[in-house]
Amino acid sequence: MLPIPVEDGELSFMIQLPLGLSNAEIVRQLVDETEWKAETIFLFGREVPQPRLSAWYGEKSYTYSGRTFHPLPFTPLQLAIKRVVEEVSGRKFNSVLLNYYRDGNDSMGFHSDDEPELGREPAIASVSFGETRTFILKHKKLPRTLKLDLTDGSLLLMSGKLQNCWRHGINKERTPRGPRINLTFRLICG
Ligand SMILES: O=C(O)CCC(=O)C(=O)O
Ligand SMILES: [Mn+2]
Repeated sequence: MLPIPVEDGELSFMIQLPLGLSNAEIVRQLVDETEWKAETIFLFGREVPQPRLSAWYGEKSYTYSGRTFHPLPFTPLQLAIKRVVEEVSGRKFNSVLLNYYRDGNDSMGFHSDDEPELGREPAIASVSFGETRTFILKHKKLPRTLKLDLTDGSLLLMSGKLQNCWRHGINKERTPRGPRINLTFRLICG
């Protein structure tokens, strides 16, 4: 993996994971096989659908916004991707959040993956397939913004203090975009 120099945290990148299938075949399988859900969020006191589809898979339940979720078991394709991600990153994972950005109108608001069950300095492995989208990181205290193009088949590993010191998100795009699927592999402790 190639380290990306960053203050207050660690980032490393691999442009193409060595997987046995083409990226296009993986997108097709993930679109078809995943039990996608349109989760809702509260925005200014109103319940609205999240601007993307998502799904949790893995071995551990997790608590998020005061609710406990029970994931579906890993699929063979997710396990195959996880094995390669673990080999390349040298880290272990037991759950995955999948996000499906159907077009340029789908997005992810700025947040940190800092839930207590991820531990103090979590390693999060983010794998992208399909359309390239810009991953934006904003430092919580310093006037620093970092933009990374997450291309088809790539792996971005976030670790160290990254979740403590930075927020990240994916903005909507004004011009038409094709579908993109992102998998964030996580290690849920306890
Ligand atoms: O789609 C992405 O690249 C970001 C996903 C993300 O931040 C998350 O799942 O927590
Ligand atoms: Mn995140």
